Amino acid sequence: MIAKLGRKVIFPEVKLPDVAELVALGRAKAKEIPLGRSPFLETHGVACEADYKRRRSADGKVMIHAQIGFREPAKSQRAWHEVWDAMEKGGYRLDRYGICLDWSMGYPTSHRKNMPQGTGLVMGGIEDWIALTHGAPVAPHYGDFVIGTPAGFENTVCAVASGATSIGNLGQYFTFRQPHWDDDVFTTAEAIKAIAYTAAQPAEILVHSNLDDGFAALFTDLACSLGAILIEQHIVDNLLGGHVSHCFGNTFSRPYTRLAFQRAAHKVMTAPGTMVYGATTMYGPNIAENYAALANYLRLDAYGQKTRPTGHAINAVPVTEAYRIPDIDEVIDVNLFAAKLVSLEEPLWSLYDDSEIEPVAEKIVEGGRQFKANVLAGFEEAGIDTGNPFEMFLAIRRVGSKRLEELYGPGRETPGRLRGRTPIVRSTSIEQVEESGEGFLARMAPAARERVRKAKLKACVATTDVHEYGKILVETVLKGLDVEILDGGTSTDPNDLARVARAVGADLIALSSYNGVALGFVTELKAEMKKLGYDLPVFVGGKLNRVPDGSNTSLPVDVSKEIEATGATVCPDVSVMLDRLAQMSRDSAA
Ligand code: B12
Repeated sequence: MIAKLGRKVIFPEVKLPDVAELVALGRAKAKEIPLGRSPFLETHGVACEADYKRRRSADGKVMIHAQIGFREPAKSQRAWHEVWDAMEKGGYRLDRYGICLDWSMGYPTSHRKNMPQGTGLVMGGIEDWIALTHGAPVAPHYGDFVIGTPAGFENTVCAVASGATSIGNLGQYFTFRQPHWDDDVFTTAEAIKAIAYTAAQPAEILVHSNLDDGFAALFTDLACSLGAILIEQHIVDNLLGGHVSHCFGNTFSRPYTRLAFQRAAHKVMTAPGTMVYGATTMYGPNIAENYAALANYLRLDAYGQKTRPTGHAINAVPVTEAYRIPDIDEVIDVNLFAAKLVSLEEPLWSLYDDSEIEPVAEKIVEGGRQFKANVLAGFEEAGIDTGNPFEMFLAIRRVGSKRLEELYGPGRETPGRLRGRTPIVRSTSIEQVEESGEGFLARMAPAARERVRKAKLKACVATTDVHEYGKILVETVLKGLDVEILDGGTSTDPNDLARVARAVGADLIALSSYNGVALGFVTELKAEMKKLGYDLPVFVGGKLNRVPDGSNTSLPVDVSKEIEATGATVCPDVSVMLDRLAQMSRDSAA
């Protein structure tokens, strides 16, 4: 039986900020700094992108979203013009740009200077925001590291002042943690002010939420992901008067459920959707194979928009996704590919038939409504005010995806299953990771497997950022070897990890890192361990790269060798760690 929630556990604070005051601050700012004009708004004669989206959908057009965000503002400005220009020359329209700010942009300006940087765009003052959106008549979508971070309010003001009418990412609010930043009350207050600021603008500003950046990547049931749309509509639209708009796609790697989810979203969405993100988890190291994945999801997404438009633009992710952020020419290629594919596919759409998908979409919606009702009833019972947006946001963030699904998922209770429930419609991402872990175990030599089992090791497993699949994979494999798992946390800090690993008596640290911060993190971790007077084997895997200081390409380079030089073991693959564990177990038995 899962323990119920209680207010005191979720909110140990004596007092939370007054939400009415926060809303008033947001509204006052809207009077002071209104929505700016951009070439996009001028060229198309619209007040906001939501109006443009409705018009394009009514005209039967499939819209296209390209994603950019290079470390240097100047390179991002160049990309803004060049990708649009290449599409124009090909006779196609590029509708919107998603801007990938760096995660260091999530800190308030006063804290930004010495914080760890990832691989994205680092802006200077407001003039950088304006210069970017003025590079071509393409709708600016500030999708990441704006709303939902400690810098949420100030970044939203810059984005809106530069003429952007689509700002995110509420999904990140629920799951992302900025390194060295623990004040989630502050982050929540900034999100409320930012949303109130958008709601008070004379034009409709979309509050973008990427479900995959939020909980969808970790829910095992698509009904819960749909329920997340309904719950966020309750908070943003009903309680704060804003306009939430959802995106999904990264982890929707099966065509059947991808289309079913689009159909389900069509039934419940109120504002136009931002974009259907490319299915990035379909991509692997082979570029030719990635083109097949690209064509597969684009065809489906374009068909979805043509036949039941939700206003989402389709998004072609460069096929080099698995290696690093893409360069400008790769963004151009993949968008020309997308536009051409749409023009070739169009005559075929009338031949397709949805009759098998429709009942699945219905089930997702019904389960989603049940999930929302369960969450609201459970929160009420716990003493959380479901009419207070501050309490709703913070409670959801603190409870987290796993417990929300365990407690309130609409699927039948099934002990022994992941999250203790049988999903209404299975989301396959986590199960795929677990299957891959079981494969590693099966391929291990039986004698080595037995040796590790007998050694009864303890592993502290952690991530440096939000990417959690590597951690789940490693945990699956280690559990299969009877290694005790000690949770070192997700998006953790090196000093905390060093402390936790020692406190729990770990024999090794297994670390997964994807955001271009691995070298700095491991270096600090090693130094912290030294300070505390101990040392442990550290295994590290994921995306081990970094944008070099002063780089003129803004592209990350591999830093595996530098990480090895700190004494950590770099694991391009889990089997590297397994070989070492077998070795360690032999040494300890000798
Ligand atoms: C899934 C995914 C996401 C999901 C994560 C869901 C979740 N909760 O886990 C979501 C959508 C949330 C996401 C968000 C972001 N992502 Co992302 N994401 C990916 C993606 C597609 C897959 C990564 C993954 O989980 N793979 C599954 C694992 C199990 O497989 P694997 O990586 O092959 O792992 C092997 C080894 O590395 C090893 N391994 C991994 N870890 C460990 C640990 C140990 C101890 C050992 C032994 C082995 C090991 O084991 C595996 C097999 O042997 C990659 C691109 C790609 N195709 O790799 C981008 C990618 C990692 N993301 C990227 C970025 C930029 C982001 C964002 C910053 C984007 C944004 N602007 O919001 C945010 C992160 C924000 C933050 N605060 O951290 C970049 C990183 C850029 C870089 N370093 O060059 C990538 C490479 C995409 C790209 N090309 O731009 N992402």
